[in-house]
Amino acid sequence: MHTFLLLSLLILRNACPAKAHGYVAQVSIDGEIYMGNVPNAQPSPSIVRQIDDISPVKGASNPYMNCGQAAQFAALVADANPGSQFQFWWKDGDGTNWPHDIGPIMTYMASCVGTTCDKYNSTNAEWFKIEETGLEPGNMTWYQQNIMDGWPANVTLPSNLEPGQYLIRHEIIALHLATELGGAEFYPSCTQVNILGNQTGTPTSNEEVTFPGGYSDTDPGIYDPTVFDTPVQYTFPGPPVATLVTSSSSTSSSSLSPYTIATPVSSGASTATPTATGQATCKIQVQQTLAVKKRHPGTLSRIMAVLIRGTHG
Ligand SMILES: *[C@@H]1O[C@H](CO)[C@@H](O)[C@H](O)[C@H]1NC(C)=O
Ligand SMILES: *[C@@H]1O[C@H](CO)[C@@H](O)[C@H](O)[C@H]1NC(C)=O
Ligand SMILES: *[C@@H]1O[C@H](CO)[C@@H](O)[C@H](O)[C@H]1NC(C)=O
Ligand SMILES: *[C@@H]1O[C@H](CO)[C@@H](O)[C@H](O)[C@H]1NC(C)=O
Ligand SMILES: [Cu+2]
Repeated sequence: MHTFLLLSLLILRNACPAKAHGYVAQVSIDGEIYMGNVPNAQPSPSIVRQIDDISPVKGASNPYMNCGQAAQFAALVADANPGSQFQFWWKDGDGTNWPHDIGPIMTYMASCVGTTCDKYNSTNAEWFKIEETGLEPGNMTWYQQNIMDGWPANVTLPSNLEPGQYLIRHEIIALHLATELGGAEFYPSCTQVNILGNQTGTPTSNEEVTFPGGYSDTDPGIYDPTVFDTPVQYTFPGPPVATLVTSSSSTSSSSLSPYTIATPVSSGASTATPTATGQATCKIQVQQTLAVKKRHPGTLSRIMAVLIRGTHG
């Protein structure tokens, strides 16, 4: 019996997202799909800057706050229009669902000043926020839960943003450990786009931040001792969402060196539904183990407590 019990616990540990974290596996623009690259894999040409680690960026002053863990330039730039609908498909490292459900989703953009985005080093980029998504109505659950359930994050580009080359910094912050200072997990990701049209909206300098620089570890939305007190009261970190005031001096599109425009892999509804999930497997294993628990209440709950505490990424 004890062997069986131990085996169940080992299965539980493997099936659940033990060191679970993630990356942007896919981006769609107005329904057209572009693939990201698995961290550290041999990269295919993409519009998403590849990172080298699915683990979170820790600490608001970490240089990887910019575009994620050791992010590399991506080879391609995709065209987009003002008001284009973006979807960001976050996955765990093994292709199963994103493992976290507590914390905000935020999107920033920065102009690729002086060059095209496939060659732009964003270390000193001026980022402005275009949207922030936090709690569902009632403040009991977070929209991030939908990503854990297999759905993409949805972002609408501003309708009046000046055309040109931009990085889109899509970020999830996981707050399940944020009751301790430094516990927040940051997941930034950068996608390279060229915005068409002839709009004239630009951010003002007080709406712009650098990364690192935009957040502090002590910000209320990052170090959050009450994050589990429902209904949750939440304050987003970073600057306010930019209003993009219309400027009179529209910058003429200067001649930029050639770059490669991305072609989507496919379009259509095939990915519009959540994909199969490691979470489901995990839940089944938990149920099996809980069934064992009924037969071995004492020992198991003690071991379970240790395991659960120890495994949460
Ligand atoms: C950008 O510049 C920083 C600072 O010089 C450097 O550490 C980083 O590797 C560069 N990024 C890329 C993608 O080349
Ligand atoms: C994005 O939109 C889809 C379709 O409406 C929705 O099911 C999903 O929950 C949304 N994503 C998030 C993160 O709320
Ligand atoms: C640019 O603006 C003019 C009006 O100023 C409008 O007629 C035209 O359709 C716009 N072009 C694009 C590509 O949005
Ligand atoms: C939800 O959170 C917001 C922002 O913290 C707050 O203004 C609002 O009162 C909260 N609503 C409830 C029902 O707690
Ligand atoms: Cu994690």
